[in-house]
Amino acid sequence: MALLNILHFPDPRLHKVAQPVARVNAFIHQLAQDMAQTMYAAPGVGLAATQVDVHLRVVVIDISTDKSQLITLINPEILWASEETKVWEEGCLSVPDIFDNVARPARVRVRALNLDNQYFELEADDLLAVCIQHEMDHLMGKVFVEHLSSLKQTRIKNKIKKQARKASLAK
Ligand code: K1U
Ligand code: ZN
Repeated sequence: MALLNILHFPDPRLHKVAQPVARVNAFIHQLAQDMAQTMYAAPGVGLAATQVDVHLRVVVIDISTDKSQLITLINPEILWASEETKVWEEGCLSVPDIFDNVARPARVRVRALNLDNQYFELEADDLLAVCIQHEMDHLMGKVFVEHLSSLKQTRIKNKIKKQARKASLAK
C-alpha cells in the first residue's frame, strides 16, 4: 500500500475530466487500496482519483467514525437526484483550511461498479449524498469552490497564495 500525493487547488490537473474504467483489474484494485489509505491518513471522508492525478472514474468514501464502511465507486452515475436541495458546509482535501456552504440535491441514487466488477445501486442522504456529489464533481474536473461566487473564489485564491508565500518563507 502507498500514500499518494494529493493535488492542491488551483493545480490545473484538478480540472481534467476522468475517463471511465474499461476493466476492473489489478491496477484498479491497487489504486483503490492506495486511495483509501491516503483518504484515511489525510484524514478525509472521500477521495476521487483526480485528486491523486489519476484521471479514471474511481472514488472512495467512508463516512463512518471507525473506518468500517469503505465504499468504492467505479464509473459512478447519478440515476436520480431529489428536487429538494440541502446546504452543507463542505471541505476538500485539495483545498486545505477552506470550508464553505454549498447547496446540492438532498438525496441521490447512484449506480457504480464495485471491485468485483459488479454493478450496485446506493440511495444516499445527508453527508453521504454530499460526499458522493462532491467526489463526482472531482471526476468532472470541478472543485467545490467553483460552486461559490466569483468574489469568494478570488478571496480563496488570494488566501492560498498567501499561505504558499508564508510556507516558502518558513523553509
Ligand atoms: O474530496 C475530498 O477532498 C474529501 C472531502 C469530502 C467532503 C467532506 C465534507 C463535505 C463534502 C466533501 C473531505 O473529506 S474534507 C475533510 C472532512 O470533511 C473530514 C475530515 C476528517 C473527519 C471528518 C471529515
Ligand atoms: Zn474534494
